[in-house]
Amino acid sequence: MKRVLTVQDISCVGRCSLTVALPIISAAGVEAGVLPTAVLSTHTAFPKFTFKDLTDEIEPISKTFRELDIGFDAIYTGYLGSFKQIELVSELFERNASSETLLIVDPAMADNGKLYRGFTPEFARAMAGLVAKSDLVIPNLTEACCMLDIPYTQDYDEEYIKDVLRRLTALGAKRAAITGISFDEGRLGVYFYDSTTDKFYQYYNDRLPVAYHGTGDIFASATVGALMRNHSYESALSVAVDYTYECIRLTMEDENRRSYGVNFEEAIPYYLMRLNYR
Ligand code: PXL
Repeated sequence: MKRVLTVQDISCVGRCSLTVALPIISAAGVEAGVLPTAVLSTHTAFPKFTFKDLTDEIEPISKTFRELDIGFDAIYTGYLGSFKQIELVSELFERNASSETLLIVDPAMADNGKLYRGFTPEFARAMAGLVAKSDLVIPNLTEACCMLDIPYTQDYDEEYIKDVLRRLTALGAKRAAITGISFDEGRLGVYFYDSTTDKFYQYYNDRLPVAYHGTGDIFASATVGALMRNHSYESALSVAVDYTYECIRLTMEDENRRSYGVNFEEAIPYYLMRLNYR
């Protein structure tokens, strides 16, 4: 069985970061090791939340894994809370990854043209340093623009997205996938570029007329699970688009829904069907 290490916060309620990465990766039939970087009562979009920083734990945990010879098939990072955490995770990449380990960075820090609470443009540029070491970076367009220090626009065409993807790989990432891309009002999906083959790929599903928090984390986790189940990048990203769509569809259908993330749980059978593993 493959083993992933995912490095991000645990928000106790709100269905994001570790509370979605852990179940989705486990459901894929992949061992999910976690390195929690902070404990929050909820994610930071709630009007009030607690935040216990665990930065001091990153290096000792990472070093202990190394000493015990605990290796990982992938290291997947999500929301990181500070410059220091980016630096420590960058060191963790050096210490805990072998040449076979896939490094996947979801620079979870912004959406809809705005940085999440607590982040600055300098932080986004520091995240670009971590992205430089990755095999795959999975930002939305806001995060991509923040890291590249270019203005965010919703008025884009295909050439623009291709240029942003090329620039993300010019930072050093081998591959980049931008989520939430739409060229046609009714469709939403992902645009991917693999600099090792110089090939682009795009994949869409229907756009649902809603927006929920946490879908980026679900998308990235589902991609990691599928990659670990030997899907190609293109296939893993397509499964993630369709699974995320299914999560949103189920959430919309639920008349008693509370706006704490999406119903990724009841969509897990769909995800497993698409992973097609025996
Ligand atoms: O979904 C990304 C995310 C993860 N972790 C925390 C967050 C957010 C988004 O706001 O606040 C703590």
